[in-house]
Amino acid sequence: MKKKTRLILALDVTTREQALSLVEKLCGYFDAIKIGYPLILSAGLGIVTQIATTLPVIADLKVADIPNTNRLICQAVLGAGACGIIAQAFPGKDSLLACAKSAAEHGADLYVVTEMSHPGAQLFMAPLAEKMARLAVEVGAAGVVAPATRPDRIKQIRSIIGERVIISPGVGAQGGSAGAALLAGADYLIVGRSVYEAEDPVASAKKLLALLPPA
Ligand code: OMP
Repeated sequence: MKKKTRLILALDVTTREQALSLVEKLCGYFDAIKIGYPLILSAGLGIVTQIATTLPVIADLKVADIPNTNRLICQAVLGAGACGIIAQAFPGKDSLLACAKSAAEHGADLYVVTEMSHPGAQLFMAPLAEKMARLAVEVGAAGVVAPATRPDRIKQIRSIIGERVIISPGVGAQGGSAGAALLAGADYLIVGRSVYEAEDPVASAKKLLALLPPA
């Protein structure tokens, strides 16, 4: 994924038509499209292949299973054309290594979730986020997912992962500030509802871009 706008669209819509129409309108404002369960379960895996012809696709399947199942999940979605995959760290090193291996075989990037952006993540994830970030480094992940809703945590995670990429959700609908997340060390912002649910998604994307601090 080439860094141009520093924005990743979280395309959590549930019909193929809506998804393709948004990608057509918004492709100039985003560096990648993140597709997860809502769209893949509604439209089928073929939607990954279709959208990947326009922009890089990151598959947000938050892979979190035993190594063999992780491998099968990664192979399916990376084989369909995604160039990145998001996995959870908590199942452990062997599970994450299975994702890393699969990503390497496909020339794709693995992103590991550290601490999630919603309030509930404070219960179990926050106390372990630094360990998860270290595990991401150990398995050779391309990057991590860290919360735009808590820029101080992005800073902390950055100090652990060095030059690896931070993709950061939580801007807009979840209350996080785009500028604060980038200044704290995020490389890319993941943005969903505040753009695709806006009356004018293009205007909303343009407005967000205009607010970003210089790269
Ligand atoms: P909006 O809240 O609509 O901007 O969407 C955020 C997107 O990022 C959704 O697709 C979430 O599933 C995803 N996400 C989070 O919101 N928080 C996280 O901690 C991790 C993710 C993610 O892995 O992408």
